[in-house]
Amino acid sequence: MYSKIALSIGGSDSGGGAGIQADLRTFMALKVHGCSVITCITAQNSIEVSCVEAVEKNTLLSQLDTLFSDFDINSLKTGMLLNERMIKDTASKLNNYKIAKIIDPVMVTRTGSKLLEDSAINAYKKLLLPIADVVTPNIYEANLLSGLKIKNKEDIENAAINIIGMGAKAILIKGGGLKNLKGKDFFLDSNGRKEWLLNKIVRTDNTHGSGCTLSAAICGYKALGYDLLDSIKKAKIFVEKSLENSYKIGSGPGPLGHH
Ligand code: PXL
Repeated sequence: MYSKIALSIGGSDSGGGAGIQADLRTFMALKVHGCSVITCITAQNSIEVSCVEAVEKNTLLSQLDTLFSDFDINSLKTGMLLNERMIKDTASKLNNYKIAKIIDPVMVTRTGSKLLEDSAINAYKKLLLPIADVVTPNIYEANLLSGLKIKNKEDIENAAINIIGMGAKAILIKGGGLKNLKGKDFFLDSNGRKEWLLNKIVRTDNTHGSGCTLSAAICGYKALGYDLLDSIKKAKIFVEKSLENSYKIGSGPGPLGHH
Protein backbone atom coordinates (compact mmCIF):
# COMPACT_ATOMS: atom_id res chain seq x y z
CA MET A 1 0.00 0.00 0.00
CA TYR A 2 1.22 3.48 -0.86
CA SER A 3 4.45 2.25 -2.42
CA LYS A 4 4.20 4.57 -5.44
CA ILE A 5 4.53 8.33 -5.65
CA ALA A 6 2.84 10.75 -8.06
CA LEU A 7 3.49 14.47 -8.32
CA SER A 8 1.11 17.23 -9.32
CA ILE A 9 2.56 20.56 -10.45
CA GLY A 10 -0.25 23.11 -10.54
CA GLY A 11 -2.39 25.71 -8.88
CA SER A 12 -4.25 25.69 -5.60
CA ASP A 13 -8.05 25.96 -5.83
CA SER A 14 -9.18 27.38 -2.50
CA GLY A 15 -12.61 25.84 -3.14
CA GLY A 16 -11.05 22.38 -3.05
CA GLY A 17 -12.66 21.16 -6.28
CA ALA A 18 -9.98 21.48 -8.95
CA GLY A 19 -6.22 22.00 -9.25
CA ILE A 20 -3.83 20.56 -6.70
CA GLN A 21 -6.66 19.69 -4.31
CA ALA A 22 -8.48 17.55 -6.89
CA ASP A 23 -5.19 15.88 -7.84
CA LEU A 24 -4.29 14.93 -4.27
CA ARG A 25 -7.78 13.57 -3.67
CA THR A 26 -7.43 11.49 -6.82
CA PHE A 27 -3.99 10.13 -5.89
CA MET A 28 -5.31 9.20 -2.45
CA ALA A 29 -8.31 7.38 -3.91
CA LEU A 30 -5.88 5.35 -6.08
CA LYS A 31 -3.67 4.60 -3.04
CA VAL A 32 -0.72 6.47 -4.54
CA HIS A 33 1.23 8.88 -2.37
CA GLY A 34 0.65 12.38 -3.72
CA CYS A 35 3.22 15.20 -3.74
CA SER A 36 2.49 18.73 -4.92
CA VAL A 37 4.42 21.61 -6.37
CA ILE A 38 2.21 24.68 -6.07
CA THR A 39 2.62 27.12 -8.96
CA CYS A 40 -0.13 29.60 -8.15
CA ILE A 41 -2.63 30.41 -5.48
CA THR A 42 -6.15 31.08 -6.67
CA ALA A 43 -8.95 32.52 -4.57
CA GLN A 44 -12.08 30.86 -5.85
CA ASN A 45 -15.45 29.41 -4.99
CA SER A 46 -17.98 27.60 -7.17
CA ILE A 47 -18.82 30.71 -9.21
CA GLU A 48 -15.72 32.89 -9.57
CA VAL A 49 -11.95 33.16 -9.43
CA SER A 50 -11.32 36.45 -7.62
CA CYS A 51 -7.52 36.41 -7.36
CA VAL A 52 -4.55 34.57 -8.91
CA GLU A 53 -0.99 34.87 -7.68
CA ALA A 54 2.01 33.01 -9.09
CA VAL A 55 4.77 31.82 -6.76
CA GLU A 56 8.30 33.18 -7.24
CA LYS A 57 10.74 31.28 -9.44
CA ASN A 58 12.82 30.15 -6.47
CA THR A 59 9.76 28.82 -4.65
CA LEU A 60 8.76 26.82 -7.72
CA LEU A 61 12.23 25.37 -8.38
CA SER A 62 12.94 24.65 -4.70
CA GLN A 63 9.77 22.59 -4.39
CA LEU A 64 10.87 20.48 -7.37
CA ASP A 65 14.51 20.11 -6.26
CA THR A 66 13.58 19.23 -2.70
CA LEU A 67 11.15 16.53 -3.77
CA PHE A 68 13.37 14.94 -6.41
CA SER A 69 16.45 14.95 -4.12
CA ASP A 70 14.73 12.53 -1.74
CA PHE A 71 11.73 10.80 -3.30
CA ASP A 72 11.60 8.24 -6.08
CA ILE A 73 8.71 9.87 -7.91
CA ASN A 74 7.05 7.50 -10.39
CA SER A 75 5.05 9.92 -12.54
CA LEU A 76 4.07 13.57 -12.72
CA LYS A 77 1.39 15.81 -14.17
CA THR A 78 1.33 19.51 -14.84
CA GLY A 79 -1.80 21.64 -14.53
CA MET A 80 -2.03 25.42 -14.15
CA LEU A 81 1.23 27.10 -15.21
CA LEU A 82 -0.10 30.66 -15.66
CA ASN A 83 2.61 32.29 -17.81
CA GLU A 84 5.60 31.86 -20.09
CA ARG A 85 8.13 32.33 -17.29
CA MET A 86 6.57 29.52 -15.28
CA ILE A 87 6.39 27.19 -18.29
CA LYS A 88 10.08 27.85 -19.04
CA ASP A 89 11.17 27.23 -15.45
CA THR A 90 9.10 24.07 -15.16
CA ALA A 91 10.25 22.69 -18.51
CA SER A 92 13.91 23.29 -17.62
CA LYS A 93 13.51 20.88 -14.70
CA LEU A 94 11.14 18.38 -16.29
CA ASN A 95 13.69 17.68 -19.01
CA ASN A 96 15.85 15.94 -16.38
CA TYR A 97 13.22 13.61 -14.96
CA LYS A 98 12.93 10.28 -16.76
CA ILE A 99 9.40 9.48 -15.60
CA ALA A 100 5.97 9.58 -17.25
CA LYS A 101 4.81 13.16 -17.77
CA ILE A 102 1.15 14.00 -18.23
CA ILE A 103 0.73 17.55 -19.53
CA ASP A 104 -2.75 18.96 -18.89
CA PRO A 105 -2.63 22.30 -20.76
CA VAL A 106 -4.94 24.17 -18.39
CA MET A 107 -5.99 27.48 -19.96
CA VAL A 108 -9.39 28.53 -18.68
CA THR A 109 -11.95 27.45 -16.06
CA ARG A 110 -15.44 26.30 -17.00
CA THR A 111 -16.72 29.61 -15.67
CA GLY A 112 -14.49 31.46 -18.16
CA SER A 113 -11.65 32.63 -15.87
CA LYS A 114 -8.27 32.59 -17.57
CA LEU A 115 -5.65 30.38 -15.96
CA LEU A 116 -3.03 31.00 -18.67
CA GLU A 117 -1.83 34.23 -20.24
CA ASP A 118 -2.32 34.33 -24.04
CA SER A 119 1.39 34.81 -24.67
CA ALA A 120 2.12 31.49 -22.97
CA ILE A 121 0.52 29.26 -25.62
CA ASN A 122 3.65 29.23 -27.76
CA ALA A 123 5.74 28.27 -24.74
CA TYR A 124 3.49 25.25 -24.23
CA LYS A 125 4.03 24.22 -27.84
CA LYS A 126 7.78 24.73 -27.81
CA LEU A 127 8.74 23.57 -24.34
CA LEU A 128 6.18 21.22 -22.86
CA LEU A 129 4.62 19.29 -25.73
CA PRO A 130 8.01 17.89 -26.85
CA ILE A 131 8.52 16.29 -23.43
CA ALA A 132 4.95 15.09 -22.88
CA ASP A 133 4.15 11.39 -22.67
CA VAL A 134 0.58 12.50 -23.15
CA VAL A 135 -1.13 15.87 -23.45
CA THR A 136 -4.81 16.11 -22.46
CA PRO A 137 -6.49 19.21 -23.96
CA ASN A 138 -10.20 19.86 -23.98
CA ILE A 139 -11.74 21.22 -27.20
CA TYR A 140 -11.00 24.82 -26.29
CA GLU A 141 -7.34 24.06 -25.52
CA ALA A 142 -6.97 21.88 -28.62
CA ASN A 143 -8.27 24.81 -30.71
CA LEU A 144 -5.66 27.13 -29.25
CA LEU A 145 -2.81 24.63 -29.59
CA SER A 146 -3.68 23.55 -33.14
CA GLY A 147 -5.01 26.84 -34.50
CA LEU A 148 -8.08 24.93 -35.81
CA LYS A 149 -11.72 25.49 -34.94
CA ILE A 150 -12.96 22.06 -33.94
CA LYS A 151 -16.62 21.36 -34.71
CA ASN A 152 -16.83 17.59 -35.12
CA LYS A 153 -15.07 14.22 -34.83
CA GLU A 154 -13.06 14.67 -37.99
CA ASP A 155 -11.76 18.06 -36.77
CA ILE A 156 -10.71 16.43 -33.49
CA GLU A 157 -8.70 13.77 -35.36
CA ASN A 158 -7.02 16.46 -37.47
CA ALA A 159 -6.21 18.59 -34.43
CA ALA A 160 -4.72 15.52 -32.74
CA ILE A 161 -2.44 14.87 -35.74
CA ASN A 162 -1.45 18.53 -35.74
CA ILE A 163 -0.61 18.60 -32.02
CA ILE A 164 1.26 15.25 -32.15
CA GLY A 165 3.39 16.99 -34.80
CA MET A 166 4.59 19.34 -32.03
CA GLY A 167 6.38 16.44 -30.36
CA ALA A 168 4.03 14.92 -27.78
CA LYS A 169 4.25 11.11 -27.63
CA ALA A 170 0.48 10.88 -27.33
CA ILE A 171 -2.62 13.02 -27.07
CA LEU A 172 -6.08 12.63 -25.59
CA ILE A 173 -8.54 15.26 -26.83
CA LYS A 174 -11.59 15.42 -24.58
CA GLY A 175 -14.78 15.76 -26.60
CA GLY A 176 -16.95 16.96 -23.69
CA GLY A 177 -16.85 20.60 -24.81
CA LEU A 178 -18.99 19.70 -27.87
CA LYS A 179 -22.63 18.80 -27.24
CA ASN A 180 -22.71 15.60 -29.30
CA LEU A 181 -19.32 14.36 -28.08
CA LYS A 182 -19.89 14.20 -24.33
CA GLY A 183 -18.08 11.18 -22.88
CA LYS A 184 -16.17 10.67 -26.16
CA ASP A 185 -12.43 11.30 -26.15
CA PHE A 186 -9.95 10.72 -28.95
CA PHE A 187 -6.56 9.07 -28.34
CA LEU A 188 -3.67 9.20 -30.80
CA ASP A 189 -0.01 8.35 -30.30
CA SER A 190 3.10 9.08 -32.32
CA ASN A 191 3.09 5.53 -33.74
CA GLY A 192 -0.29 6.24 -35.30
CA ARG A 193 -2.28 4.18 -32.81
CA LYS A 194 -5.69 5.79 -32.51
CA GLU A 195 -8.88 5.04 -30.67
CA TRP A 196 -12.15 6.76 -29.75
CA LEU A 197 -12.76 6.11 -26.07
CA LEU A 198 -16.39 6.14 -24.99
CA ASN A 199 -17.88 6.53 -21.56
CA LYS A 200 -21.26 6.61 -19.94
CA ILE A 201 -22.60 10.18 -19.78
CA VAL A 202 -23.22 11.14 -16.17
CA ARG A 203 -25.89 13.80 -15.88
CA THR A 204 -24.72 16.28 -13.26
CA ASP A 205 -23.85 19.98 -13.06
CA ASN A 206 -21.22 19.20 -10.45
CA THR A 207 -18.28 18.84 -12.79
CA HIS A 208 -15.79 21.29 -11.28
CA GLY A 209 -12.33 19.74 -11.51
CA SER A 210 -13.20 16.89 -13.86
CA GLY A 211 -10.32 17.70 -16.26
CA CYS A 212 -7.83 17.87 -13.39
CA THR A 213 -9.18 14.62 -12.00
CA LEU A 214 -8.79 12.85 -15.34
CA SER A 215 -5.15 13.88 -15.82
CA ALA A 216 -4.37 13.11 -12.16
CA ALA A 217 -5.92 9.66 -12.47
CA ILE A 218 -3.87 8.96 -15.63
CA CYS A 219 -0.80 10.05 -13.65
CA GLY A 220 -1.78 7.87 -10.68
CA TYR A 221 -2.34 4.77 -12.81
CA LYS A 222 0.98 5.40 -14.59
CA ALA A 223 2.66 5.54 -11.16
CA LEU A 224 1.07 2.17 -10.37
CA GLY A 225 2.71 0.71 -13.50
CA TYR A 226 -0.11 0.53 -16.05
CA ASP A 227 0.74 1.34 -19.66
CA LEU A 228 -0.51 4.63 -21.05
CA LEU A 229 -3.67 3.52 -22.85
CA ASP A 230 -4.76 1.31 -19.92
CA SER A 231 -4.10 4.22 -17.56
CA ILE A 232 -6.30 6.48 -19.69
CA LYS A 233 -9.12 3.91 -19.88
CA LYS A 234 -9.01 3.31 -16.13
CA ALA A 235 -8.84 7.06 -15.48
CA LYS A 236 -11.98 7.64 -17.56
CA ILE A 237 -13.85 5.05 -15.47
CA PHE A 238 -12.53 6.73 -12.32
CA VAL A 239 -13.90 10.10 -13.50
CA GLU A 240 -17.24 8.50 -14.40
CA LYS A 241 -17.58 7.05 -10.88
CA SER A 242 -16.44 10.30 -9.28
CA LEU A 243 -19.05 12.24 -11.31
CA GLU A 244 -21.70 9.81 -10.06
CA ASN A 245 -20.59 10.75 -6.54
CA SER A 246 -20.28 14.50 -7.19
CA TYR A 247 -22.04 16.91 -4.88
CA LYS A 248 -22.99 20.57 -4.49
CA ILE A 249 -21.38 22.81 -1.88
CA GLY A 250 -21.90 26.36 -3.23
CA SER A 251 -24.30 28.04 -5.63
CA GLY A 252 -22.32 26.99 -8.75
CA PRO A 253 -21.05 23.63 -10.04
CA GLY A 254 -19.81 21.40 -7.22
CA PRO A 255 -16.80 19.09 -7.11
CA LEU A 256 -16.43 15.40 -7.92
CA GLY A 257 -16.62 12.79 -5.18
CA HIS A 258 -13.28 11.15 -5.83
CA HIS A 259 -13.86 7.42 -5.74
O1 PXL B 1 -9.78 22.76 -14.26
C1 PXL B 1 -8.63 23.45 -14.43
C2 PXL B 1 -8.07 24.07 -13.20
C3 PXL B 1 -6.77 23.85 -12.89
N1 PXL B 1 -6.15 24.40 -11.82
C4 PXL B 1 -6.83 25.20 -10.99
C5 PXL B 1 -8.17 25.45 -11.23
C6 PXL B 1 -8.81 24.89 -12.36
C7 PXL B 1 -10.21 25.15 -12.62
O2 PXL B 1 -10.92 25.78 -11.89
O3 PXL B 1 -8.82 26.23 -10.39
C8 PXL B 1 -6.13 25.79 -9.81
